[in-house]
Amino acid sequence: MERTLILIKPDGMQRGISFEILSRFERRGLRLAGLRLLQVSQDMAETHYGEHIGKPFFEGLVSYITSSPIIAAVFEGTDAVTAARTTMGGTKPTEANPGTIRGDFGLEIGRNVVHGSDSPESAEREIGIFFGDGSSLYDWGRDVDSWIFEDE
Ligand code: IDP
Ligand code: MG
Repeated sequence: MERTLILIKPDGMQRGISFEILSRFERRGLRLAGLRLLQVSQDMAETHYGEHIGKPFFEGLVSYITSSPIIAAVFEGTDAVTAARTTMGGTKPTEANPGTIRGDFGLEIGRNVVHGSDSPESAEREIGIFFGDGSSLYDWGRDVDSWIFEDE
């Protein structure tokens, strides 16, 4: 089952909408495989956002993501990466579709409340950053899975 990394960014935490956001992924049918509350260190932030090193917004992005505790979650399911990205909406909240998380809760690109991996390869890398050896991730089934996953 494909997995993806979701982060509730500091603005989502500060605004008290963290579980409202998580519940959207859960309601979509994605299954929670891991969950942590943590403060992102400078090193973790630079590793996680490594692809953006050198861009003009990089320093602001690192100070944003390290500015308060965040929630890191792993969700799994059919095409979990794409499912989560469509539930999140586009990077720029004013251009994100209404009904998506960013389209409903955000206005500015530097305050877009949620992160989701952009490919299965990124997901594997990012899950490693936030969940290490994976010993706190759970492989489990739900009684309802056969009503969400056709082949379960
Ligand atoms: P994504 O989060 O939708 O995958 P990326 O392009 O990977 O978008 O950018 C990572 C994060 O960096 C964005 O979610 C946003 O918080 C921040 N970011 C991207 N572009 C800008 C920008 O032009 N100004 C400020 N922040 C930006
Ligand atoms: Mg990205």
